[in-house]
Amino acid sequence: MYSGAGAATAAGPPRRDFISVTLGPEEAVGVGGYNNSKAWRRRSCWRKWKQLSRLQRSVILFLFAFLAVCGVISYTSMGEVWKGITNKSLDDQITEQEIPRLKLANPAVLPVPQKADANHGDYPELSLQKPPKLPHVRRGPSNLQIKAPQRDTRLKNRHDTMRAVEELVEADKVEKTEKSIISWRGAVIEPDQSSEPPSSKITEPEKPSSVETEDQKEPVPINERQLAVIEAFRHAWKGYKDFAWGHDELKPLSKSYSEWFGLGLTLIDALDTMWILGLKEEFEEARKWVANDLAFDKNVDVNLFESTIRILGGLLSTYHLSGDSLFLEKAKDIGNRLMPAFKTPSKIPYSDVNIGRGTAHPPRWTSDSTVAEVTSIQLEFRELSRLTGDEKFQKAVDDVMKHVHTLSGKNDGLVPMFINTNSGQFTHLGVYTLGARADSYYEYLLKQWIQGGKKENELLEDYMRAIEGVKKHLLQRSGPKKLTFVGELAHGHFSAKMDHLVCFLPGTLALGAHNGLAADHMKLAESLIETCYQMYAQVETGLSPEIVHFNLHAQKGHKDVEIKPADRHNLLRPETVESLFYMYRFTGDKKYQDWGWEILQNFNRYTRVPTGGYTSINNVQNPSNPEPRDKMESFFLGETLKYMFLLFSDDIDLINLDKYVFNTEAHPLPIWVPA
Ligand code: DMJ
Repeated sequence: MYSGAGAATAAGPPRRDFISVTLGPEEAVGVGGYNNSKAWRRRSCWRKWKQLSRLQRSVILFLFAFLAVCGVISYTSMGEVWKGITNKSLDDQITEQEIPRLKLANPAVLPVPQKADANHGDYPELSLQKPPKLPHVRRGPSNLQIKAPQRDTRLKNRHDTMRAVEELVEADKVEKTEKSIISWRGAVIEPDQSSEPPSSKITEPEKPSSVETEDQKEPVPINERQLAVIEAFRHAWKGYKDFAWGHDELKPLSKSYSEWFGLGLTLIDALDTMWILGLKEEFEEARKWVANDLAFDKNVDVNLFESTIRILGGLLSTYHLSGDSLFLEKAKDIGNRLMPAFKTPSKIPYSDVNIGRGTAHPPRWTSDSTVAEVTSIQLEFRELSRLTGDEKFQKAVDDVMKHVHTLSGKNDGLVPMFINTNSGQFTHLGVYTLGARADSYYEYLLKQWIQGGKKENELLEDYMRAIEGVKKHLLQRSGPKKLTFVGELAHGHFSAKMDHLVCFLPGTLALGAHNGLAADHMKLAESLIETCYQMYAQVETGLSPEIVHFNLHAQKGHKDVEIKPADRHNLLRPETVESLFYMYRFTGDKKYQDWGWEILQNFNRYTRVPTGGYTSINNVQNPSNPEPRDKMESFFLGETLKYMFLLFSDDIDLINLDKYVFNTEAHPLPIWVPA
């Protein structure tokens, strides 16, 4: 009696399939003529209905009623399913790139982000809970960070939807930033894409310290004096770029260059200064040179100490500041090439290494090395070990320190200037100075102790003993102004001679005091920095000579500072400015900035070469002719101008001294366990 059939007439337009209830065979579609008028259909149905028995009518009515009830029920639940399907298919079309646009267009009508839902089985907790980690930017205190929704959450209202989209947009932005930009202190560069995986011997490298940087604060605006430093740097850089690009040192008067190692010394020494000063373009140009032109496989003898503090130190600190692995790769390369220096009978390294051939040797005339040189390479090699996971670097330099710690021949902690690479013993005993050949031994005792988290007691012991030795044997006061200075001791005879190099000492003493060492170290630092300033202020050009002799007699009208003809040159050295920086950081006393400002102006007055660059001078006592030497040392950019810039800054986070320790060439390296 009932049959279901789907049919389309041959002649008529195609019709959709449908389900019909056929009540009798004679009226079936296609039998007899085709009369499909509405009136005919209504009349015919009614006649048929009347012909049915009461029971048949009841059954049919019951069936209709039943179907109607089922229809209503299934409509309600299917509506939900359908709604879900519709939303899902819409959402499938939304790409990540479109999210921001959609958000701007009309965030309120965005569908629930079910794409991720579908992929992960649940709501995309990972992407919301853990936005990609930025190297330098924290996204606020943890209590303000994005919280994960409940695992089974479907966003139920508009507010939730909007928030989810905003979070995704934010995460998207963060991810893009991470991929394309590394920013630190205003300088922005593209990260290196070409880093090689570490060699099999090397465990996974430590991250650069910039990655650990805490909440990024608003940068403190640069002041006028800092701008003057930037201008000076640019002027120096112009000379180097125009006449000495890729070479070791600029000769600004002859508009040429000199080579020492042939490794672009000035460029490498200046890298982190450019980063700190925010000189993005200059930095990127120099980076390109490092990437394309810096090669260490050269048949050239380099001085172990100088190449460690300037090249290895410069590359490591630039790696830390920029996060760019290019610099770490180069640091590993030079570090490995310097290692043959330690192959000596005593393990006290030779002074010179041929980095291409892998051979090392002492100077031609002796088998001695300089004490300051073999004990001022530790910060760099220790850091290289930490970064590479290869302990050989640290072991080599730690062995030197341990050995020197046990040596006899010291005088109340003061060390002689030479050490023999065969016997491992001090030589030329009896001469003690804080100047050339011994200076940075003292500096590195303290700084290694700080670098290693203040745990290595032998280093601290040696440092404290040495400062006592300085007080006992080398401190004196001048006659006229009672300036405290550090003289020298030669076979029991005191000499009132003080190298400009000794002016690192007030800064180091202040750093020690800041790290909890004796308070009288700070007092001594204050006295000594005054003396170092007077070494500039009492001279005709306002620039210090290389060496001064202090006047021990209190004659009226006489100066404290006396200068011998052979000592009246100035090499643009950094030590006084370096100490001024520490003193200002730790005391906040503006006089230190003012003193530094005077010095900068005098560098500009007497050493600046109009066509670009600055030059060492031969005579600080002759303002009308300071006798330019035609050489700009790499440390003028690596150290002097960097410390100037930091001195004029009021931002203690611009190389925070509780997080970084400067090597002796002013390259900041991270403190392993920051205070
Ligand atoms: C730099 O190379 C270093 O500061 C080193 O410790 C001493 N000499 C020069 C700067 O004067």
